[in-house]
Amino acid sequence: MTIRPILVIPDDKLRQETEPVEKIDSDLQTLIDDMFDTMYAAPGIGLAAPQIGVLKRLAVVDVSKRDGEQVPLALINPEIVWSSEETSFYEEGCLSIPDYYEEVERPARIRVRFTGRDGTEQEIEADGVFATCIQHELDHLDGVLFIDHISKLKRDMVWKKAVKLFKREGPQTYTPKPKPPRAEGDEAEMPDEL
Ligand code: GNR
Ligand code: NI
Repeated sequence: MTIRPILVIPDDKLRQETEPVEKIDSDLQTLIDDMFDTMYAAPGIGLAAPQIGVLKRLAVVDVSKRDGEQVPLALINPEIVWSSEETSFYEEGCLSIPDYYEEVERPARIRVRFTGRDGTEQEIEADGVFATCIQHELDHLDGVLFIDHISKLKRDMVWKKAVKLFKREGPQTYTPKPKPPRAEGDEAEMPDEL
């Protein structure tokens, strides 16, 4: 159980390209497990490796409902192989852009090819919040943030505020605190929105 510090804008690492994962060994699986621990603690529905300062093509996702079973999905070297013409809007947030939420338009459905934590190649189709989340995470692997999909006016406002804070107080990394495991009767303490 290792929760890693999450980087916050304007950290340079959030704007860089990432390197493909070359081999799936126990070090990589430990990294993936740390990413799940960090994501669940935040709490978030996804986390990309650059958000903890690791410039690799790797992300984790879990969009399961708060009172359901966890459905952890590790995406190694993911690629979108198809996306729908149809788009949809979803209000997005990002653990690396604290306290800011905005509607983003993206393809409503996608097909994504990736290697799983066990090393097997997989292809899945996603829609709804699952499709949104995967696209948000894949963007991170190319240094792209959800604010790049909103108006320049709003983006500049968010970015400038973060730069001001950075100049005054330095890098704003934060380490989420562990959350109790989900059990019967815990539901009321979980937030409705992630
Ligand atoms: O926790 C998160 N919630 C979220 C909500 C709407 C669209 C995307 C996301 S991903 C985000 C976690 C995060 O920053 N992943 O990179
Ligand atoms: Ni994000």
